[in-house]
Parts: sequence; C-alpha cells; structure tokens
Amino acid sequence: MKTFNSNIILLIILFLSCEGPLFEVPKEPDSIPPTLTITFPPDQATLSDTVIVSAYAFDAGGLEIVTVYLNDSTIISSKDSPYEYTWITSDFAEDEQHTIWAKAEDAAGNINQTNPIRVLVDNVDNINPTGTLIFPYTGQIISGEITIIVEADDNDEVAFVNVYIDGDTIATLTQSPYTYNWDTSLEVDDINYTIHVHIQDRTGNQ
Ligand SMILES: [Ca+2]
Ligand SMILES: [Ca+2]
Ligand SMILES: [Ca+2]
Repeated sequence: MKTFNSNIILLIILFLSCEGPLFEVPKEPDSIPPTLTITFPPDQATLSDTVIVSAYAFDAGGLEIVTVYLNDSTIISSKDSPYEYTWITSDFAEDEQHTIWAKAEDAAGNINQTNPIRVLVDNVDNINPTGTLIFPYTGQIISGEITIIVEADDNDEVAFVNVYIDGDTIATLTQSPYTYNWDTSLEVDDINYTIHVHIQDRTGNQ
C-alpha cells in the first residue's frame, strides 16, 4: 500500500515536469495570406497561337495549393511552382474576351485571390482593309501623265491594291505608297473614265 502511494506521487511529479514550456511565448499562428500575381498574360492583352499562362505565389509559412482559372475552368492546380499552363488560344472563341484569375492558399488556410484579368483571343484577321482613292477626284479634268494615288490601310497588312480603269485592271500594287502613273495622252480624248480600286489584306478580306 505504501509502494502504491509513492508510485502515484512519482507519476504526478513526472506529469508536472512534462508540462509544456510554461514561460515561453507561444508561436504566433500564420495569419498572413500568400503573395500572388498572374505574371503572364497582362490584363487587356490580345493573344494568339499558344501562350504560357503563369502565376507567381509565395508564402513564408508554406503554400498549400495554387489554383489558376480560365473562364472558371481550373487550368493550374499545384502546390509547387512553376505555376504554368500552355494555352492553345485557337481552341477558344475568336475575337472574344476570356478571363483568368488565381487563388492561393497557405498551410494555415489563409487565402489570397487575384482580380480577374481579361484578354482578347484574336487568331484570325477578319477585319476588312480600308482605303480611298486620293487622286484624281470625281469630275476632275486631267491631261498628260498623272499619278493615281490610293491610300490603303489594314489592321494587319495590306496584301495588294488593284487599280481599274473602266473595269480593266491596269495595276496591282503591293507596296506603299500605292501609286500608278497613267499617261492619259494614250487614251481617247474628251470622254469620261471610271477609276476604281480594290484593296485586299493578307487573309483575303476586301
Ligand atoms: Ca501565410
Ligand atoms: Ca479576329
Ligand atoms: Ca485585315
């Protein structure tokens, strides 16, 4: 009976001595959310072909998961960097805005999330070129050698400018400035001629 009592006392002493570090300040819990940015593409970018969507994330207490969304579909979900995704933009709607945003969670459950960025997918030039016949103007009386001047422009690139007189092609111009020297002395005198031009871009838009 005596032995039993002393064992209890010993156990109590052991228990007290094993109690936590009473005089140490407990470690602060991690309350700082991760640093997070989308490093590519930039907001409002116009994209074509294949691009690498990438994000940067850091947390002093360690990251749990980094998630990147494209139009609300998950394209990256990873604990470790690099946070990258190969995006074949031609698989997505042409001439439309697409949204990318990212979310990061640290080991303590703190969450940071980016503002959505918006990018335009533009793989095909479907915009017509523009242009004007600068010289001569309608109703003008001309003589001798004159220079027909066409102004042509395109969002992408002008492929060629065709110049017609009375429906017949007289010149195909591929270089700016788009001009053609017309020797009117070789033409029938005192009649009206109709000049018109046709402008085409590299994709075939007219
Ligand atoms: Ca943290
Ligand atoms: Ca387009
Ligand atoms: Ca065009």
